[in-house]
Amino acid sequence: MGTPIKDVTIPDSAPKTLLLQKHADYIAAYGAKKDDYEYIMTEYLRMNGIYWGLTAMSLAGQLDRMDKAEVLEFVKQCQQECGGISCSVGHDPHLLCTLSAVQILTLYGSLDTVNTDRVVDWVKSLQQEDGSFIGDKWGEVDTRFSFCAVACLSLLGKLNAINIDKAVDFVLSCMNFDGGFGCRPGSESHSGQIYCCVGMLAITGRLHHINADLLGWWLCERQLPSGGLNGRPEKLPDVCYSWWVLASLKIIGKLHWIDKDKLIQFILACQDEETGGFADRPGDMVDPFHTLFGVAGLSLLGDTTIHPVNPVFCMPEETIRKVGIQLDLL
Ligand code: BD7
Ligand code: ZN
Repeated sequence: MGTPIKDVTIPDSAPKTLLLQKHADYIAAYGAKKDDYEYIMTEYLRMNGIYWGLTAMSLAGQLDRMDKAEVLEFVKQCQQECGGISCSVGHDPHLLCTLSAVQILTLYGSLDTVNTDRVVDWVKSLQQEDGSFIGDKWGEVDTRFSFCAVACLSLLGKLNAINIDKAVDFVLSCMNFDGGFGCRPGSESHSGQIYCCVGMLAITGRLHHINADLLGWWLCERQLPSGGLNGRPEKLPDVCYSWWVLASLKIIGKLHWIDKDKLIQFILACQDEETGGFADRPGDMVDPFHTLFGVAGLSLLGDTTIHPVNPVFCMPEETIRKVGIQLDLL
C-alpha cells in the first residue's frame, strides 16, 4: 500500500454557485474596519492586502467602491528615501511590497503618485552578479524576487534597466528534472515558485526554454479527487494553489489538462455564504488573499460574470492591455 492521499471531502451543504456580490461586499467592509484585531495583525502585509482587495474588486467590476484618494496617499507615504516601497508607513522597503504598490498604482492609472525613476533604480540595485535578485538590502536570493523585479519594471515600461539575459539564466538554473522550479538552484519544485519562474519567463519572452509537456504533467498531478489543487505532492488542496497552478498551466498552454468542472466545484465550495469571501478549504475562515485567488481562478476557468484576469500579473486583462504590455504565451 502507498501513502494515503491527503485530501478534503466537500460537504453536500457547500455553496455551488458564485456569490460575487457577497465577495465584493466582504472586501469593501474589510478595508473599513481598521480597528479589528485581524486588520491590525496583518500590518506587515498591508500593501499586499490592498492589492488583493483592489484586484478582487476590479475583477468584480466594482473598483469604484474603494477610496482611491486614501489608497494613493498611503502608497505615496510608503515610498522610502532609497526609492523602494514598504508594506506600511515607517517599515523597510521590500520587492514584494514594491510590486504590490506598482500593481495598485497601475490599477488606478496613477503611477505618478510615486517617483518611478527611483523605484527603477532601487529594483536595479537588487540584482546580483549571477543575475538573481534579493528582496531587500539584506535579504536572501529567491526566484520570487526575480518575478517581482521583472513584473515591476515591465509595468513601469523599464524592463531594460536590468540585465535581462543574466536574470533569465539565473531562473533557468533553478529548473529541475521534473520540469518545475524551486526558489534557488537545487531547491525542490513548488507551485508558487513555478508560477514566479514561468511568469518571469513570460514577461521576458523566454517561454521556449520550458518543457511544457513535462511541467504540465507535474502541474496537473496537483489535482486531487476533491477537485482541488495542492502546491506540492502530499499536501492538502488550497484555493490559492489553484491559482498558482492554474495560471502556470494557462501560460504554458495546458489549462485543458485538468478537470475544470471538478476544480470549479472545489473553489465554489470554499465560499462562505454568510460573510462572503473565500477560505483556503471548505469550512475554513475566509480572508482577502484567498478571496482574490478564488475569484481570479474562476475567471481563468471561464466564469463570464468575472472580468478576464491576466495569468502573469494577476490583474484585469483590460488593465494590462491599457499599459501596452504584450505577452506571448505558449
Ligand atoms: C510572492 C511573490 C510573488 O512574486 C508572487 C507571490 C508571492 C506570494 C505572496 C503573494 O501572493 N503576494 O501577492 N504570498 C503572500 O503574501 C502570502 C500571504 C499570506 C500569509 C498567511 C496566510 C495567507 C496568506 N504568504 C506570505 C504566504 O506565505 C502564503 C501563505 C499561505 C497561503 N495559503 C497557504 N499558506 N503562501 C503563499 O503565498 O504561497 C504561494 C507562493 C509561495 C512561494 C512563491 C510564490 C507563491
Ligand atoms: Zn492558501
